[in-house]
Amino acid sequence: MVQVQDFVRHSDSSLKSFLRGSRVSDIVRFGVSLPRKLSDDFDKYIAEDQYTNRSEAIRDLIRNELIKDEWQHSGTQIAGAIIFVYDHHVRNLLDKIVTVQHDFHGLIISGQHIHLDHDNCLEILAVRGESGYVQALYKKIKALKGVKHISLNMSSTGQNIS
Ligand code: NI
Repeated sequence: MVQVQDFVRHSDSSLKSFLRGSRVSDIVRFGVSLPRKLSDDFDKYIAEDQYTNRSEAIRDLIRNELIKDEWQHSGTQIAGAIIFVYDHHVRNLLDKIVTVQHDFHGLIISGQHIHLDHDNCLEILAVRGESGYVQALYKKIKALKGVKHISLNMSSTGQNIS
């Protein structure tokens, strides 16, 4: 095991104000114990992802998990992107895609359409709104026959992430 001395250098009151976001300069330090293999694997991951230190890598991992958690709570305001590829020759598909987007027009901030080749189109929709509705929009497009691939990139409005 890799042991690192645990310490938190702030009182409870400053930690509470840090969590409220009122003192953004406050930093909380804490130690983590890891099995040697996990620590070695993490250091490899950090090197491959061009992180300059462990702290920044850990901050990103925590943010990713918090964003995933935001998306699980219906009613939470989130932002993200829906990216999909389809063959525009498939009968009525273009009409259906347009109809779905109009049904969810309040969620779609912007859209980009790229003609990839003779048959295939790529669409990128920037979305913002309640997580449940964004996921419903994603599922509606995913269910359309002729959509070859779709991904939902879960990001955040940024308001709850430091
Ligand atoms: Ni196209």
